[in-house]
Amino acid sequence: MNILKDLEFRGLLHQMTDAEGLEKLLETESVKLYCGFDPTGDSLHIGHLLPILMLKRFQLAGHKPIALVGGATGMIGDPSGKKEERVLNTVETVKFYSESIKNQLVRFLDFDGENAAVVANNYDWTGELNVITFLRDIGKHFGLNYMLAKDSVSSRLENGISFTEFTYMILQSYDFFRLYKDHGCRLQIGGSDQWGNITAGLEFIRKNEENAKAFGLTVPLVTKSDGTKFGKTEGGAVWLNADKTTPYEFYQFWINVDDKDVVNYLKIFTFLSHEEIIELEKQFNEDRGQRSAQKALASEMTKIVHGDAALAQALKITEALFSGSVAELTAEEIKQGFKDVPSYAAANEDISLVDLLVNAGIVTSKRQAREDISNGAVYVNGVRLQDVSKIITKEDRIEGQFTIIRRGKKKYTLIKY
Ligand code: 545
Repeated sequence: MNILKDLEFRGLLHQMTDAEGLEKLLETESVKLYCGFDPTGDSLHIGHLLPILMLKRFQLAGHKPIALVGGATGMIGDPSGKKEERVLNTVETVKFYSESIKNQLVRFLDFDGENAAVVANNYDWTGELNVITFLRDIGKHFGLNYMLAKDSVSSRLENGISFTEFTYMILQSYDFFRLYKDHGCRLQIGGSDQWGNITAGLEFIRKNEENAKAFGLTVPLVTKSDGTKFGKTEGGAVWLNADKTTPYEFYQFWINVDDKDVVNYLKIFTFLSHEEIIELEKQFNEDRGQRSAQKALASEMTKIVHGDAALAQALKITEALFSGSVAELTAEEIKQGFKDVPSYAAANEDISLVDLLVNAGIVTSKRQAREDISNGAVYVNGVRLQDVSKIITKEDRIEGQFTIIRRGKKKYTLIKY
């Protein structure tokens, strides 16, 4: 199927310059396209996922993606969508972030074969630009009125914007021009906040290259039916880096997607076919209680971002926490699954279960502890213990590191040694 038709079905098209021309080009050629990512942090989060997956979608359709790391632009700061001037990061920090962002981006694309992806860094051409060249050869093509009319600038005039951020669009425009000229890149994609920068680049190319034909396309902002911001949880952003958001937490994020949003997310985030999505929607509507659509979404997304092994682990942890049979978990899996559970650092010695419950703050008194134990409300590593004289020893530690105490139906405490 024609890629633009696929994107349209999925609701992934926000704005486009010359849709017809682009459709024709995509049908006749393997097109080079790019999307830029500024190293403003050490990790991407799910707010960046749509454009990354878009690069992948184009690649799967036979086109050639360029993932651009903004080693230069990351030192300046894009004012698009920002209410305030950014604080500049140090050169070392930007370099460090550039490496991390690059390492994350490469996991999503295929770097072999006929339409292999490419990684580029705009520091390679902008780092060496001198100020006279910048002002004479590049800056001359940007009218002040044109720049002032861009949203990213006009929305900041009242609160203030530095010359540094004001010039940002020129750098991004120059990137598009260089990628067009040096690599034959014909299309820039990005989130809807990037429309102004993308069209500025198209203008710049048009003025500098005769008969130039380049295109821009943006993806919509991901919305939530309840009006709150997508991608934020109580714990903050949902990161693509497994050290910051574990695959289990990542899986849980998608499992918890609202019924009203889930089919939309299956369309925009997964690579499932239209038929598969329509079938899933049907099944889901027959019995929403099963959360079959959320399960499919969570599995697909965890697989795309973290791989098959991490998905298997996330499923194992989810199942163990649901059924209570936590003894089968490895220490590594416990770390993931119990990240947000209250924990208690115990001394490296034997202790009675009664004392442990009191010391860890699970109960308020020894009497309460004995009562709970004899009533069968206390589980150690998933096993109900009703012996009030039980001593917790090394034998009760999983891989020597953890004992999992559960009181009642769901209240877990992680004992760490
Ligand atoms: C730089 C040079 C170019 C082309 C693009 C750029 C970057 C662009 C920008 N993009 C955003 C970004 O966020 C930080 C990511 C890493 C922590 O600022 N000027 O770099 C986001 N982008 C992806 C989407 C976006 C955008 O990376 O376009 O809309 C978020 O979904 O905000 O030559």
